Amino acid sequence: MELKEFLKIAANVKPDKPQLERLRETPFYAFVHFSPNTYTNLEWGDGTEDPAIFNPTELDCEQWVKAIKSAGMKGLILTAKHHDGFCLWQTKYTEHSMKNSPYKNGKGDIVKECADACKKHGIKFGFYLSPWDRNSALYGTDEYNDYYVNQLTELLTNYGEIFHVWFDNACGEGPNGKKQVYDFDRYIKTIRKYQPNATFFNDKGGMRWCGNEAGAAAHAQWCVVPYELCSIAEHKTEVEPLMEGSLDGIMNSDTSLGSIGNIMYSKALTFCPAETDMSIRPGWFYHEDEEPNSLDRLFNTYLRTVGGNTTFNLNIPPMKNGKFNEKDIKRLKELGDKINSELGTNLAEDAEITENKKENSYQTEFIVKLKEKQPLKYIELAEAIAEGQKVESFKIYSKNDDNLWNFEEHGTTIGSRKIVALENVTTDEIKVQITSARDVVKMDWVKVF
Ligand code: FUL
Repeated sequence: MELKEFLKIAANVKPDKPQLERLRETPFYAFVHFSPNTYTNLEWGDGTEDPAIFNPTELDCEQWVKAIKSAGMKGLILTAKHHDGFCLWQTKYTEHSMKNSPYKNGKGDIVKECADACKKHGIKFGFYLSPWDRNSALYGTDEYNDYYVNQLTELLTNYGEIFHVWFDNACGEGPNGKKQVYDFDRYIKTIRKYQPNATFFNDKGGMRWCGNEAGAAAHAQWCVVPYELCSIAEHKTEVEPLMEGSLDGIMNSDTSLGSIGNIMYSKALTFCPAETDMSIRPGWFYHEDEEPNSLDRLFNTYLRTVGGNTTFNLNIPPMKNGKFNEKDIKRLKELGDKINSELGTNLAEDAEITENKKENSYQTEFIVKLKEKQPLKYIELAEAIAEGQKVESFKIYSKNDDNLWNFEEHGTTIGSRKIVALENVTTDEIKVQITSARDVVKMDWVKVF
């Protein structure tokens, strides 16, 4: 197969409906890590913790939801079960759960309280159900997969609409020293059966890990990646590898994933966007001696993630009493205010946008003529991602007072959303030049802030 044909196929691999919804409508959501670790000051419990220590006497899920809403987030994912195996809901399948917590005399259901608070405030709800379970005696046996699916089913069927299910790929030893072979195919089928609109996070399909927990962006962020590295994803094309060789040594969390340099070894391609996960504080769980990250760090991460063709899953850990810390609440509000003030008003709303296509080429350019000359801080570009991802590289220019184009910035991929920060630009005309692409480029929008 010719490179041109191969790239055209890659450029037309499309998202499924939940992936498209996630990228476009819910790219920014919250993680909430809450478990016995909150009380033992650990990051990973070993499953021997006494459920009696888990007692959030002032639990206030509405406080969480209002806080994340003030940051502009649209969804919340609660750790229904972390690696310690303790369940935050009234599960039928283990005693290592709220049943043995003093909270509400063993009748508490934090998954329900959280799902209800989300519903009340128009926030989507999802959960993290750790496959690695350091408490379950079944872990390491076939029965454990039944146990896991039973718990998954409880969470998928009793708490209303679920937008995102977070699988952790961590696979350590259980209480009997054995490791588990996770039956992800079965887990995914269970999600599809009960919540067909949900996305799921897993290195091997759905939404994949960006490769770090520091909010660092990839050089080029592709949604179309080798199927062989995402074995539980939907197999979307069959292509002949362009090159002899193998994908050995290429990881699904590599920052070059999806580049021509690695898809050319692939026999099939799939659509699997990256999710960036990071915590507002150094730990995933609450530790008294830690402080929230600076507003600058969080805002810049937002620009690089939501504005870098990934989703952004930002964790906020509740304290022992079951509330968010006031410092985190303040930081979330500052973040929401900053996002609104910097990216809230599209200055190109009434602008004239024209496209000049080059003949016999995928190169093209978009000219944005603003009503008046003004200072500009950002450009937001969005490909018609429902139809696939095409742009390999672009450049941005501004018109200067001598009617000449000043080069401002260059970039690689665009995808669902690319936010480019500009420095000292005052102009009434911007040019976005697509310098290379895999197929004919179609943009959903060009916005200017
Ligand atoms: C990791 C886990 O081991 C951490 O504890 C945390 O939950 C993070 C989001 O994922 O794999």
